[in-house]
Amino acid sequence: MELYDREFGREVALEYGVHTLPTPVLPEDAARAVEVIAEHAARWAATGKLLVGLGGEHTVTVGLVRGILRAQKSPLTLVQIDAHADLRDEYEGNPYSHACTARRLLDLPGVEQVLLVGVRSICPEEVEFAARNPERVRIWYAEEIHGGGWQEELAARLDERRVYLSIDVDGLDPSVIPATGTPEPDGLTWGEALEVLRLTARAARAVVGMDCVELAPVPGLHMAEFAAAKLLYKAISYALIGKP
Ligand SMILES: [Mn+2]
Repeated sequence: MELYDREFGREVALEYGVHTLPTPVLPEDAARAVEVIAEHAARWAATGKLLVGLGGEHTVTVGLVRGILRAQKSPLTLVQIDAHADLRDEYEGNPYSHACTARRLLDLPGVEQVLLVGVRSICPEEVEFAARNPERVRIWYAEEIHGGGWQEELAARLDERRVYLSIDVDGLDPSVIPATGTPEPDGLTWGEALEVLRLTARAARAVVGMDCVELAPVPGLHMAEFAAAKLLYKAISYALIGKP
């Protein structure tokens, strides 16, 4: 992948450096696995570096955010790009399912709000939960993003807040990233996704962590891996130098 970013005219990775950490060995039990991720995340978040996680299962986000909150002790607002609301309290008996990520994040006392962008698959329980918690949950459905006019409210909700960004690759249209476990039609375009990332970095006080999850590579089809890598590189660049 080309390191030179035309939008900035800079090679961001070479200027800031990227350090790849070893993958933690996770226990079978999901609740314990989340805690192991949180312990690792807390250790690295204490350095003040921008922490970036990769999945796999979207539940890794819960451990990453828990760890950052433990190390930095300041509230966080979540921006989550996703085709799904992930607001179920449990799914098939599992509270740590990828269908429950946003709900588990809202369990964390330091999470002020979860802002979901690009949703187009949701169940009645999730619609009701979001309606009952308008201060802490805002959903922008994909058609609202396509229609425009969403930027002002997103910026207002992010105003001078510390932000954690979670990118579920199924938030993008399958024509951009087809390799994911639960693809949904009519997702964000490449340009819309970049606009969300750019605006988030500009409106927030700081983006302190991020992840890119739910990539499920299809052998022989490597466009999804390239798109995910480039998307994350853009998100990192905006977070580090995105304020003009
Ligand atoms: Mn999803």
